[in-house]
Amino acid sequence: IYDSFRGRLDVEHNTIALSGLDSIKDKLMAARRIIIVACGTSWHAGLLAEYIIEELCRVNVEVEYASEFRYRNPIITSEDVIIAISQSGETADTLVALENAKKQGATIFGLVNVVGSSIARISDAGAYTHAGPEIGVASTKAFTAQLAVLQLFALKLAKLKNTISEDRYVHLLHELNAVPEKVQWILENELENIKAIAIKYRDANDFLYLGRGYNFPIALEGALKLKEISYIHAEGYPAAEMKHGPIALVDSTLPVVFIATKDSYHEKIVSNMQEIKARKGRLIAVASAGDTITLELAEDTMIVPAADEIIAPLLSVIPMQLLAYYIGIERDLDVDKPRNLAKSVTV
Ligand code: F1P
Repeated sequence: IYDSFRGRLDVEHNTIALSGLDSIKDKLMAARRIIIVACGTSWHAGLLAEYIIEELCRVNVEVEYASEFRYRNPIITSEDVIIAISQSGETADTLVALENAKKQGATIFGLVNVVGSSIARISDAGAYTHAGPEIGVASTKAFTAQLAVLQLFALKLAKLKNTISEDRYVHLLHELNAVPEKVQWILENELENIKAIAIKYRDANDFLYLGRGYNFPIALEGALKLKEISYIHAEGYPAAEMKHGPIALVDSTLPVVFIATKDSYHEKIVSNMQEIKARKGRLIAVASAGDTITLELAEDTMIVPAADEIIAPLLSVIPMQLLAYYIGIERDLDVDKPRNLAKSVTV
């Protein structure tokens, strides 16, 4: 059963409609673990889903690159539920990984954009993201739609498993409901600023993207978008891993983008920013509105409205996508058709 919508949120009655989840409810409630299988940008959505589902639902989640999962010999049982994430619904690595998992009895929940695609057809249940056709090859609005559905999925499952308090559940539903107007705020207020930052750094040879917790997958996605659209080498890293190697890269020529929205990791991320500043790295930050500490520390800042830390990645990824977009434009590249990339990777 595929939900004919991407899932619906009713804040008046504090309910979430996600019929694909309902149809495999018993399997999910009994699942020993959830395995998330995806590639590229969709994998980053899956990594964030791992953090959120484990936090809210207290169930073991693993995230696998389909391109590895399909070739190795993973242990899969009929007690596993697989969430397959794919914009195109045709990615060969993901499809073959699912065929293998299905033979071993796993239940598959598909999250795809293209209605009737191969991954939708092989799934036992699922939801469509309905993000519309991507005009460009690089996945952007598909990513935010995937995150929104995965957040609904986690909240609904947490409610069913009784692993979330009523207050937190209601709070998160309202936070999710407020996302569209907060995205609108970014688009109305930050475009010129992000464009100016793009002009300033367009000639850099390398970028580093850092984040902790829920913002770590956004650091990975920020780096991937820059690579895909502007052909600048970029690496995404957990900010706390810096000291284990990458800090050797930092000098006065390296732009370092911190996803530093206010969350329970904020104090730690501030000290990571200070470490970069002490080594003369060019500090660029995505910060929550009103965060004067980050504003003072960073050389350049992109502001997003404040939000609960579980919901905030839906906002902090927007400046990352826009920064990559404007740098690509400034470098005179075709941002809709990056070289060497295909919309559907079917081999
Ligand atoms: C996965 C993906 C995209 C990326 C590029 C190549 O596709 O890696 O994330 O932007 O287009 O394919 P999908 O399985 O989400 O369709």
